[in-house]
Amino acid sequence: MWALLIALTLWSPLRTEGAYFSQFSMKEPDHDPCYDMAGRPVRCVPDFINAAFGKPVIASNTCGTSGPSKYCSIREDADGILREHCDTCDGSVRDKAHPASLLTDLNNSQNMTCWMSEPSTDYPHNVTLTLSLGKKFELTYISMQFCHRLPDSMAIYKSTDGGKTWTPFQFYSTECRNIYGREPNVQISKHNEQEALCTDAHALAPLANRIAFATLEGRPSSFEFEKSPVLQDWVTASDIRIVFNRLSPDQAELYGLTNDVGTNFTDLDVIKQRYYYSMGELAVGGRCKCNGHSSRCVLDKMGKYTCDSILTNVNTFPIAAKDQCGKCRVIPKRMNQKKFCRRDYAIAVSVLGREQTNGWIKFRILIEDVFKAKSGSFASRRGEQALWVSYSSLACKCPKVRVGRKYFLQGRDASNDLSRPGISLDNHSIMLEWNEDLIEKIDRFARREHRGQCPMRRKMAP
Ligand SMILES: [Ca+2]
Repeated sequence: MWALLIALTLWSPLRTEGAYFSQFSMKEPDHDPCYDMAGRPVRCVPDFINAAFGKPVIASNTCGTSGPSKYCSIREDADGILREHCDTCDGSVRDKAHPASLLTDLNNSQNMTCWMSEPSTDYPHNVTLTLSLGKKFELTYISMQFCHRLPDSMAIYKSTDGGKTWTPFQFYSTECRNIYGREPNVQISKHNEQEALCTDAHALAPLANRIAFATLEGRPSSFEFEKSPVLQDWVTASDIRIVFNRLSPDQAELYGLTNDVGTNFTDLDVIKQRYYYSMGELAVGGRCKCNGHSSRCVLDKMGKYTCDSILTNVNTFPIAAKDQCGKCRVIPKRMNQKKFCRRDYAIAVSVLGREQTNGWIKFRILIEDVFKAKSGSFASRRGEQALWVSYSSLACKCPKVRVGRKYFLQGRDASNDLSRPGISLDNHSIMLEWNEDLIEKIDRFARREHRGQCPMRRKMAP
């Protein structure tokens, strides 16, 4: 188990391959690891997850919140030449807004959604991001993928008391001594394992777009982590705060320029458009801290994240015998035009979380795309929604629903059951694991339906 952790500690903070993160999907185990095959409780730890996924981040500053603002960035064009491109940030226009919620949304490397601060020539320019994880986690890394340039000086803090007090976790700066009063690149010994370091390593790879802080890297006791209360304490956090202090050292030059050469304000405005912080993904890898008695964390009735003590009881979760399940119509072998036409909605959703209620599992889902839906129905709006699946369906893995995965979902608008507001799965529903090849098919089906080319209904529909 800790081989994984050790592998992470050896990982360089500047590598950027996305595959690294995809291996830690938010998968759920096939059987409960807190119980052995005979149902006896055994020591267990929760799955390794991205604890930041879907959680709100509070930004002290976001562009376009008090009117549109212009920003520019340098990008490589199709001809391989770097050019400056400018655009507008406007919080009131969906496609032009860059809110902090885009830091923890589903990460798509082809189409990165980014939070962005208001362009500013302030120096230093302090902007804070605060993320509450909802409970204590043991953190292995904090990874930040940037959309624009990497910040020159940045501090990471952690809290273990829900954000009341903060402890330094890590500093990044090309001037550790000047900005943070710390010696750069200090070696950690057994005597100061709980100390935040300052490094300039991020500045050595200016073209990298990710900074990742591995919490145990360089700390000698990480190889016997389970025997080190000091390091167990060090990696424990309930909240994370990132403070950007300076985007680049040449902001000082910028200031000098206005004083000595007398650049006028028009020029300063143009320069300003290049000075902002922009991050596309804030990921926090860790395990929900359950002291060995639970295998995962869930939202309780009060909406608080807790170690799950109900789901880990193997007897409360039905495991169906294969012959009790029958054919699973929810997962069809093929999608076709008829199936598409005969359902009221067609949406793409990602699953954010799950909780257990009486006889049903309630999944928190994010509706990412609506291909068809009746206006006013639960499926008609993008955003968060509840998806209800009965125990017996899940016991038959019909469908198999995993937190962190994306699905294509179709169904009929059932009569409104007030006890289960949202979307309920029934035997008319279709739920398929998402893959990009589906888009073409869905588009084709939707176009044909739009043109009135749905297959005729027989009188005795099956
Ligand atoms: Ca994003």
